[in-house]
Amino acid sequence: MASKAFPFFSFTLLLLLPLLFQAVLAYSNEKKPSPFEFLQHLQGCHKGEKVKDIHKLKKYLESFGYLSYSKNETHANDDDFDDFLESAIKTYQLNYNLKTTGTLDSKTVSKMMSSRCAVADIINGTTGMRSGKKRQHPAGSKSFHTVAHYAFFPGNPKWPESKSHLTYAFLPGTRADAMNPVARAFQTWAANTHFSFSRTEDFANADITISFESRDHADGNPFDGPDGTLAHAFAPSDGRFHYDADEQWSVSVTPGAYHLETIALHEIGHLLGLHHSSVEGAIMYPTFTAGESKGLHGDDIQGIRALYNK
Ligand code: TQI
Ligand code: CA
Ligand code: ZN
Ligand code: ZN
Repeated sequence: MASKAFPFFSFTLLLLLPLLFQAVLAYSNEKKPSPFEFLQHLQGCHKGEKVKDIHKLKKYLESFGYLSYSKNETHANDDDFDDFLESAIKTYQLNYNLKTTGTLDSKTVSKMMSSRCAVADIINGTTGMRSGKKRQHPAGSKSFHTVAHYAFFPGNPKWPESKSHLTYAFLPGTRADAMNPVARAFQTWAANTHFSFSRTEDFANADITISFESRDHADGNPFDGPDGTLAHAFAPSDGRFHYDADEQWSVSVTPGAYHLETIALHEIGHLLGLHHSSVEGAIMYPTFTAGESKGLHGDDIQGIRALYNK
């Protein structure tokens, strides 16, 4: 009986062996740890929910510059899907040309799980500029397949759909030599986006106003005298654009002076809704050297296209 059964068992075993082998292989592949595996379990999550490991998602988005709970440690570490998280996910989705659902849908999860460049998408503020040094990507980061690029303000503020033509005005007292450089910067943005611009004298009703301000000028963002901050502009649809009056400004590229037109290109980017980019050639890259000029980059134009779905 046993001798009769043996060939049968050994035969089936032989047949099953490759299958067994495959199963083991599949199992070992599955075990390959992905640091972002928690994302899979979070798929489908949306605002108002409280789900285990949401805090890991917050950490993930914080590490890439989409989220900052710096003032609120409690919410940084809890599992609440709050307004900030929803806004951060929307920004992420806009940056990667995904539908801006604000929920952790399957497409967003797979994008997040795919390995990526270790450089933050959103580089904060002007630190790179104050130090006068250029920010370096980590060695070898070029070999990652995902490229970090343009970014938006938290909540993706933008000009309404109906407002593709914007008017701008210089506030009384603006130095006359700044007007042409600013006009050229607007033309450059107009030539490369769906926006058009025209100058108006009616500064009280203009969409955008430009002025030179010094030190404390009552907008909550005092300038700092020579060097440091050069200019600033508010996110849509505020429209204020201030140059620091205490800087050396120049119409043409001049050693030791800041190029009015280049700085205007950057600040108009902010006015239209762009935050800083991690692409070095982009006008929205947060480093700029005195005595140089710079133009728009594909990344800047893509950023506006993505924000306005154009
Ligand atoms: N002014 C900062 C800027 O426009 C102010 C700022 C910091 C800011 N963080 C912001 C404005 C976030 C909007 C949103 O970036 S700056 C550059 C740089 C400055 C810097 O004076 O430091 C340029 C002005 F860094 F890109 F070169 C213009 Cl081009
Ligand atoms: Ca300054
Ligand atoms: Zn100001
Ligand atoms: Zn900036």
